[in-house]
Amino acid sequence: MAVRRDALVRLLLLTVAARGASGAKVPAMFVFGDSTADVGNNDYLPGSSARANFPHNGVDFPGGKPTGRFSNGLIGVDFLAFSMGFKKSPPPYLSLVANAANSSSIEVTRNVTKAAASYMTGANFAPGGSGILDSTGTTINMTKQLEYFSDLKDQMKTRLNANRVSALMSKSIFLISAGGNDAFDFFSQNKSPTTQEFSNSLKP
Ligand SMILES: *[C@@H]1O[C@H](CO)[C@@H](O)[C@H](O)[C@H]1NC(C)=O
Ligand SMILES: *[C@@H]1O[C@H](CO)[C@@H](O)[C@H](O)[C@H]1NC(C)=O
Ligand SMILES: CC(=O)N[C@H]1CO[C@H](CO)[C@@H](O)[C@@H]1O
Repeated sequence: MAVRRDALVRLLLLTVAARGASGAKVPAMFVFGDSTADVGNNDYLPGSSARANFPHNGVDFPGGKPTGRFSNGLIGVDFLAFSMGFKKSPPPYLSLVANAANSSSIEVTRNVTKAAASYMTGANFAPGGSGILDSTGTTINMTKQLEYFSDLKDQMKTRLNANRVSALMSKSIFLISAGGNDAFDFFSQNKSPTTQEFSNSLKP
């Protein structure tokens, strides 16, 4: 009897887990950008001035601890993830790398094999201080964020085949939240800038 009940409980848990996994409206969510979208990548950039690991960031989280968000609580990408049916916001990419290699170095980016399979439902590449232009900020520029994404995709292909990864990507959400730091830089470095000049500066 005890055995049967145990099996039932496990079946129930499996069902709940499966529902949770398939509850999302899209298979995965990938986030790029700056502090408006960063959920903790900056925690892994110790030399940077764009950090959020101090009070009063996080005061409205359980325990009131900073989470790496430039915010008292959740940020827009979290709410979007929840409304898409995900139980968690996509994790900071650099936390996946750190867990995989368990190294304090962030230059182990090709080493995400051992990371929790959580990255199959997406990751967040946004660090505070970044911009649309690669020359904006000194953290992780947009080109590098895309390189990280490419590394992650390669890792996913080692778990699923390339066709399945392509299918997953084609149905996933890609969110970019950037531009504020480009504007700060441009308008503080130019004497009498116009918005037209600013938008021209963003053209390739
Ligand atoms: C990946 O991490 C392991 C330790 O977990 C280490 O032995 C290995 O050299 C790393 N590989 C690369 C390419 O950094
Ligand atoms: C973008 O980041 C990469 C990697 O850190 C760096 O090599 C490159 O010089 C950066 N580009 C610019 C324009 O700063
Ligand atoms: C995820 C993990 O295993 N983290 C460990 C990495 O190594 C340090 C010590 O170097 C531990 O404190 C962490 O728990």
